[in-house]
Amino acid sequence: MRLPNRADLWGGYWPFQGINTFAHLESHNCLLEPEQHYDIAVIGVPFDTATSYRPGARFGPRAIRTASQRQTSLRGFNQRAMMNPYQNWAKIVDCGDIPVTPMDNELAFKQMTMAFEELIYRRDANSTLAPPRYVALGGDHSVLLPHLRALHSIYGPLNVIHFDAHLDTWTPEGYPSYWHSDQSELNHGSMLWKANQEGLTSTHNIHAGLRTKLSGVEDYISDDEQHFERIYADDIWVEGVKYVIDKILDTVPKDTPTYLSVDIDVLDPGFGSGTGTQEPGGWLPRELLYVLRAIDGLNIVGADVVEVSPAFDNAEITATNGAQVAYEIITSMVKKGKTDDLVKNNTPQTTAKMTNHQFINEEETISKKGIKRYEEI
Ligand SMILES: [Mn+2]
Repeated sequence: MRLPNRADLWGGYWPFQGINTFAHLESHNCLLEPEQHYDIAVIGVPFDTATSYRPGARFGPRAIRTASQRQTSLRGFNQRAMMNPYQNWAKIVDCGDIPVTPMDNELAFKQMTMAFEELIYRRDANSTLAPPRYVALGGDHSVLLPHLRALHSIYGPLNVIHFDAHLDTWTPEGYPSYWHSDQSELNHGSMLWKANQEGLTSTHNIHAGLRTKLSGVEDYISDDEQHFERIYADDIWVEGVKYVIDKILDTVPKDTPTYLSVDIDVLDPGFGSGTGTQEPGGWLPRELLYVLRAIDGLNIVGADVVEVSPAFDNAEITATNGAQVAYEIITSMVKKGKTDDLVKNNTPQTTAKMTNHQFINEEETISKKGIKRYEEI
């Protein structure tokens, strides 16, 4: 019998031990390590200064990582999908967080857009064409916008499947203030409107779980103009879960680039109090998880789980649901396989775009203020 080595003795953590990376995945600061290759990654976006009500989602990535600790590759078999996403073809890592400023939203959006471009212009470990896919952990919901901008430059317009109590297609004028600036248009209830304005979204988008109070029916008219179908929170028990699934699958064309966004406030406050703008009468976690599994044939090229705000959470319930949603989305991405056939813009084009971002003095990028200096040409 051989003697035990160090790994035998000290390499095995119980789920509640070790540093909290998502699901105990291998972790890298991917923005600092361009040589890292992977197929799917979790990336934290700790930003919440576009929040219109209760702030605090900047702590969402930490809370979701902590709540994900019972996920391990050893016992990661997803019984709903009959596969273990962590022991399959895809290399999955935790990319850490995007360091976003909480002081200046204009700068924050520049940072997030650059970071997502930097991450998405890479090629995944199993492809020379397709970029890695990211499940972004918010952060407030506005972090969707930089993610969509970067994905759009690779895939063209994306279908958006939007699980949320709220529309998030509101025009910035709908907010109760006389005051306006370009920056005030970027809030966590207008980012889908902004995405539509920028041509990032396709004509095949859908909300699910809606029950927000409205300015009036004009909100739906505007939503229609932005090419969104709507599934209301009550539909899942009045019409049934099959109606919900069929409506999503009838709206979103299979095998086209699709973005999946889960605002945790789609859940009832009983299961998701840890969020900024809770709305009574929401979905059960089992309903959301069932619907997510039922649409896993769609081609999800990017996703987020946003608006987890742990200061309002009880007993990690919201964060645990957020971690489970991320696990289900990762499972769907692995199950669907590679996305090479969806890449519209070829590699030279995206490489050309990358060269627009020139770091000054590659070896000496740290300025006196301790930030990376950056120049757009
Ligand atoms: Mn939202």
